[in-house]
Amino acid sequence: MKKNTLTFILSLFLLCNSNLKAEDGYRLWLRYDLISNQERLNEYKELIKGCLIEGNSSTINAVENELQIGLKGLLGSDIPPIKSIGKDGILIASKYSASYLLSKLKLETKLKNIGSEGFLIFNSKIEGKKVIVITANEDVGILYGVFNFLRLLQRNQDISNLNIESSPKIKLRLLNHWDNLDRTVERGYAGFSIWDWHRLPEYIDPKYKDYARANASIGINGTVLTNVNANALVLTSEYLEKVKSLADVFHPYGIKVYLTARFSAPVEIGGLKTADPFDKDVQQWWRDKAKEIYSFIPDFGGFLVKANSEGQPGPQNYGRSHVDGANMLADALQPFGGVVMWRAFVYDNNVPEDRAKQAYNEFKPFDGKFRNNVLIQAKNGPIDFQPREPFHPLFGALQETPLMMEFQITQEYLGQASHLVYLAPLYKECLESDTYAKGNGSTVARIIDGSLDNHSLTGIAGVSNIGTDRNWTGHLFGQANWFAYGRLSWNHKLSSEEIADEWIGMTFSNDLNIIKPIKTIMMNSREITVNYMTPLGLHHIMGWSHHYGPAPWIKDKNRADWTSVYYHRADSNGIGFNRTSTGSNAVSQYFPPVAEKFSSLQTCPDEYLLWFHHLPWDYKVESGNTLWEELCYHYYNGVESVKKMQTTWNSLEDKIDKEVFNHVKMLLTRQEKEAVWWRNACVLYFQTFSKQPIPEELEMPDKSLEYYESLNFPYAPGI
Ligand code: BDP
Repeated sequence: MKKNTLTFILSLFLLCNSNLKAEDGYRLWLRYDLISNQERLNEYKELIKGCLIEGNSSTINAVENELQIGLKGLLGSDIPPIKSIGKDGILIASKYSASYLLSKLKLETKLKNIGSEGFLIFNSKIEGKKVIVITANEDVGILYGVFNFLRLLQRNQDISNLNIESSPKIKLRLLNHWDNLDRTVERGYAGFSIWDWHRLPEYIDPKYKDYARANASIGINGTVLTNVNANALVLTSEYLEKVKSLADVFHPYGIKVYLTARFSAPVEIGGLKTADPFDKDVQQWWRDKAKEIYSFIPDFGGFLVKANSEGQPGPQNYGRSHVDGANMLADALQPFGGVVMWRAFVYDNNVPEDRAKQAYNEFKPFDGKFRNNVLIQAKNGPIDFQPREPFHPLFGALQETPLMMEFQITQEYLGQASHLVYLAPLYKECLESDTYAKGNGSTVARIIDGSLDNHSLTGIAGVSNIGTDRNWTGHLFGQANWFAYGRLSWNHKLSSEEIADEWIGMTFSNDLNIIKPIKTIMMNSREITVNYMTPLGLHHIMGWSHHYGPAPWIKDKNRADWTSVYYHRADSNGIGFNRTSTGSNAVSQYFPPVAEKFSSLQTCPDEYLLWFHHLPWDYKVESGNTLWEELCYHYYNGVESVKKMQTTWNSLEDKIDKEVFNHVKMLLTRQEKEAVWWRNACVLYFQTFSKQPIPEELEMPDKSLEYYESLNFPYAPGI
């Protein structure tokens, strides 16, 4: 056979088999594979013989597109669009679609309850036909409803008796990309930034639409495209044109675009001599800039600002306050309906205060002084996205100004893209914490959803873990964290287990023999990571600058609060940061019942012991062990549990896709190796203070402390 003919046959073969390609994770949780449960499939086919979509907008086009791929994939056949209810099927129409059929259903009261983004899904009978109605006040509600409906099918749920009423509890549900204009991603571990700035606005990567679909499917309605350590260039008209082209892709999916605003932009790109918020020219510059932005992007969301933090410029450079800076930007955006998300992640090396106290101290006095289009965005804990932190004391302390939550999805301090750590339990732990700001039940969730203090402007942000890797998040299980963040931002009442069920069902299979083991791995993973990294309230003992791996020995750097010794305070007497009244008194920033609980050794949970207390090595913890022994047991336990995760994962070998299986298996091997590294490095280091032996039944570290201290990673990612 001639070489050409052979190549031709080979290409034909590859083409025909392209559907058999192994799973590479690109489709995320929107896989829409043919439903394998035959009974369910038949039921669905009976109920869905056609689909009538009323309305006309880019969002309705997106709905049609999604239904087409979704139904075709799941049911294995084309579902014909129909013009009237001629057969059993789905009716999709918003209040504004002037649908004659919908008007017969008398839904006014129900629709009033669900706001602009909510939706209803229910079974009904119209003109003698069985109909599944998906309706909403606005088209974007329809979009969310359709994604919810497709999820029911993906999860093989009964759809013969639906009565769903759903609306988001939080208004702004954002991803924060820490993406730079050169496509590097600060704390990004999944390749480069997906924003191809150089080739925008002409080249629209198909990925942008898939990104929008994925986000809309979990209710995310905004994206901050750029790093909080901002580059003013993105505010120039050249870049705004590029931003507009992305906004155009996202608009049909209900996703607004936001940008980080560098406070010194009037100087850097505006040619002004100052960025002082009291300067008239500076104010005018921002007003003009806002006007220009809205001329490109009429539904632009607003600015996210990191000011006077870690060297970023801000109003304090001019002797002004956070209020002065935030309000100036808020005034510029106000005529167009934009918001300012002003970050509370501030701490100053020149302030001789416990870093955990600084944000509260700086912002508490300003409560109620911000314009009503300003939100203060605080991280979940007072330090920095550690494996475990108590909730940030600002939650509950600001009552007149809406406080927005910032969670981290990218695993900067949680094994980056190598470790399997399901973050829903971390998010939930914070959301369910009771601040006691207004008595029992004043949870963090009720503060950020506005119900406790009666705020209608509410928000939540998740620092993205998305990059150019084919599977978007580096580690396949990173997808679960993106998914969980979105689902919780829509409904923080969902449990971590429910979300895990959904994600596993959509990503792997609805077979309980697959769901159960994967869920066990996921549900335990966060606590396991805390155990081998920072048990008993330890924090901030990771590698210098890149934050990769253990390094409790870090000291003598230009900033004390960037070292590890600042936080663990280990010495020959004991270990831990005394934040009670005899120490930094950070506990006093919490409301009395919480402050008392954390202050007293009788009531402080073991999880936060060394966060709030400096304790002697032979202090007896609840289990009866000494503190030193307990610390060792936690570290060793962490490693043993990773081994169990591996065993559980290995049991899935013949049940799931090979490529996915191997991907996770290799990463779990790495996770185990790194857990041992964390354990050995930390135990050996702390032993130099405790001067006590590692309990003899435990395996001794096979390398020396000097060895661990000598490791160095000049090319660790994410910086
Ligand atoms: C820290 C990161 C740093 C961010 C900073 C922030 O290490 O890269 O710029 O937070 O949130 O976690 O501003």
